Amino acid sequence: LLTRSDLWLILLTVCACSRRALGGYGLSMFAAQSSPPDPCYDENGNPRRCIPDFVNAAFGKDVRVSSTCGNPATRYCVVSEKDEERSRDCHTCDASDPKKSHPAAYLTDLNNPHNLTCWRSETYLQAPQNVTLTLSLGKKFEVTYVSLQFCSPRPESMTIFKSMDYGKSWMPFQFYSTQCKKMYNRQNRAVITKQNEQEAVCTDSHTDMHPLTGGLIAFSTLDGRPSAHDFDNSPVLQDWVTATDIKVIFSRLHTFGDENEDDSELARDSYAYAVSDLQVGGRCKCNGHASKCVKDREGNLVCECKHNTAGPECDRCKPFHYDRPWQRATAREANECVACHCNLHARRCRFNMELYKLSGRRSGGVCLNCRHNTAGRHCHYCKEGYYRDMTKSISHRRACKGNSAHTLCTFISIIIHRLTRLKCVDLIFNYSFNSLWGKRPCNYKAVLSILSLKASFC
Ligand SMILES: [Ca+2]
Repeated sequence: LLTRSDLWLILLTVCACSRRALGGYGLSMFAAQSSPPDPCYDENGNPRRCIPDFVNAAFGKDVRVSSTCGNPATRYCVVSEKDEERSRDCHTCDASDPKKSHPAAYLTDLNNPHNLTCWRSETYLQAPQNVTLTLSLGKKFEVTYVSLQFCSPRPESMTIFKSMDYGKSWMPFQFYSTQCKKMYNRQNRAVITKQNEQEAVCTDSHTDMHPLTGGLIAFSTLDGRPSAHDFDNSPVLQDWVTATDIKVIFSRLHTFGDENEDDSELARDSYAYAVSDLQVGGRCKCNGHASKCVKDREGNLVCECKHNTAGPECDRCKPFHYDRPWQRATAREANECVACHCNLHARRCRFNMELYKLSGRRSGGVCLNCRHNTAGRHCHYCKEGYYRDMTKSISHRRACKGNSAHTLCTFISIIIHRLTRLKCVDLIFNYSFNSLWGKRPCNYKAVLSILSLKASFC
């Protein structure tokens, strides 16, 4: 036999099901008609891994450089070779003249191969001849490559560094030198194994003086690293490619082999670094939980987090979604954050690892400050001194009744018992009863309201 609460439950389930069906239908209609589908969810609304577009994160950004020519105006000479004949073509670098200036902004402007714009350092930089380019990406990116296109010959030695903490600390990404051991105390072209995947390597490739202009240095962050093909499951490499800032240090330039024999001013004015384009290829880091990065109210670049995640890199679960630990999304699993199950009686919860393990790694959320007289991990039973109203579902705010209601219930029961004794039981067929004041019509309205009181309190 079905009780009244069973019937209610069936009715509620039917309502919820039909509503969900309608909602689903409405949603897909909307998606088909207007906004493009959210890449973070599939056509059935299930979460899936999503990543921001691949971009040149350096484009249009300011690069801080330690040396730029033209203040005051100076001469610089460009070396060219024809049939083993070396010639020098000299120009003026003048920061105050837009036609003759070579500012740092030229490192990250639009790279037009037909009209190259070059940043130039001062000439004849004294030892250690260090020039530094520092670029802040504004947030964490997963960097695929760092490339530099030169207007001057490529440096004889240089290093690419990265920071993961907005420039507080730096670690090397890659060394380039014709003499790795002497310059950086590193083995030339060391092999990377699974044990040292987060180690910067030194190479003598890309260090040749030729070409005298237009040479490229391109560092691919994952190239030659064994776990690159299994990037999803390699926290080491995920960490390795993460950067908030990039710094390039030019340590030594080529001097055309003429530093000893040709110490003329003409030769000196040829010694400088010049770069037409600095690129940092990669994606805004959102751990698979956002498909784009946007500016927040303070103007900072942040991920537009989905899958119930939060934080600048969607690197944590949003409040009340602590039923399982935060995880990065993989190609197979969205690993979305899941809301705590608190039956609508709590607004806060915390994660408990022990309970999570006990549940077979399914649920670890513990509700905090259960309201409406409920208690328990999921606010799923009535707290002491309260009893469960079985006519209401546990998520109902009046699912648990207090002592005051209990007293009232007892009181109402007594009244009804008295009325029964006074033979005012049958509301329909018996219109009169013997009261203390003699025979009177039964006030069935009063009886009805007492019965409804009983229904709501008992
Ligand atoms: Ca340029």
